[in-house]
Amino acid sequence: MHAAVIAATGLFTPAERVTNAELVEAYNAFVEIHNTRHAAEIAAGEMEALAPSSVEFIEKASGIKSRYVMNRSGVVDPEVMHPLIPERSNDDLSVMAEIGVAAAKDAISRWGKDASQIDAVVCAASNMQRAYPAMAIEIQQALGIEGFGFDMNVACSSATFGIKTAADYIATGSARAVLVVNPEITSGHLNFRDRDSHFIFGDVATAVIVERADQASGGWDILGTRLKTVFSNNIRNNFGFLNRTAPGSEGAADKLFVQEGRKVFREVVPMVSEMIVTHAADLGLDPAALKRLWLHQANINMNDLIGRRVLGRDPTPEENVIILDEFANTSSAGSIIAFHRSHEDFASGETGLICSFGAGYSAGTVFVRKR
Ligand code: CO8
Repeated sequence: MHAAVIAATGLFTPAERVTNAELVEAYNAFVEIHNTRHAAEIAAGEMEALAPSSVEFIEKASGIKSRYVMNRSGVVDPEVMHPLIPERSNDDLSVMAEIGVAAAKDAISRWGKDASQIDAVVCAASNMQRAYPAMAIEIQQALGIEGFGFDMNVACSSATFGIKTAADYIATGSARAVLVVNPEITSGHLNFRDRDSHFIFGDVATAVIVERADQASGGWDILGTRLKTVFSNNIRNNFGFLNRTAPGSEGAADKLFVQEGRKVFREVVPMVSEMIVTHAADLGLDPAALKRLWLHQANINMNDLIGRRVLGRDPTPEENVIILDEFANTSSAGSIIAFHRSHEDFASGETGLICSFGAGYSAGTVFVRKR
């Protein structure tokens, strides 16, 4: 069995950005149009008038202030309310592969080795652009990597599930190094007409290179990885290839992201806190001694609570890194952005935790130690 390290990470950030104020302005313009168009039905009590969104609510309920998006003009146009991303020819790199490749190139350049030393590519994300061929194989081809690649989807936990998969391949000798890529175009499956969730997500791509410890210089020892899933209907997206076989279901709200946010909050916080504390104990680690938590970035209040339960005190902003204010929830990429952005001050031997949680429910813990 071979030990594995996180050798490098990479980040791609879209060029376009939408602030809460811009998003709310677009949403409220859509509400005006909708309520005017349906004034007769609303007056007759056949339809409820839509209520406006507010910047204050979004910041207080979630901590999100802005998000990056692949296309801004469609998202902020009240007559469109979704990103506009033209279809590409099969001979061109698809847009998801493109952002995955950009993040991967960033990781590979920080790694300082050649892509030829990577033996496998895992594309781990919430939604794939298409059913097949796998995004991972397209990314593999674009980077000139030999070996194999495949896609996996464990929603917001995809990155930690991908890291564990990679570490297991390293352990068994299936690969010398594995590239895990997390391209998230969440704006494509977010319902910007839904007041409860229109502000939640943002687009980004991250990449992680997991390598055999005895071949790596520097990086982070992976001390332990653990995964957990418990079925829940509280976060769903029913978009799928069988939709067309159920006439009348086209365009229904559940074919985009839907959730019971309060229930998710209440159920996931204890599940994840307990998982972290138990996994730390099993590894002989004192959770209170962790230098940093790089948690999934869905909601600032959730992260505050998990941080408090894990550390046994109020974590400082340095201990519990928050990037969701700038990026919003980027699904699988959130904890990796936090790690990527905030690790330079670690001394050799110091420990931290990468942890994700989300739909499924699913959760993953990856304890790391600076080499
Ligand atoms: N503006 C103003 N008021 C609003 C708005 C709004 N936009 N939205 C709701 N309100 C009102 C409600 O109507 C309600 O009013 P009232 O009290 O009069 O009924 C009040 O505000 C409170 O509403 P909520 O109870 O819904 O608000 P919360 O305080 O619970 O906050 C959150 C809502 C922010 C959604 C919060 O519950 C949350 O973040 N929960 C955790 C969610 C989470 O972590 N989800 C994980 C999802 S990620 C995942 O795994 C899926 C991956 C797939 C990616 C998909 C990409 C698209």
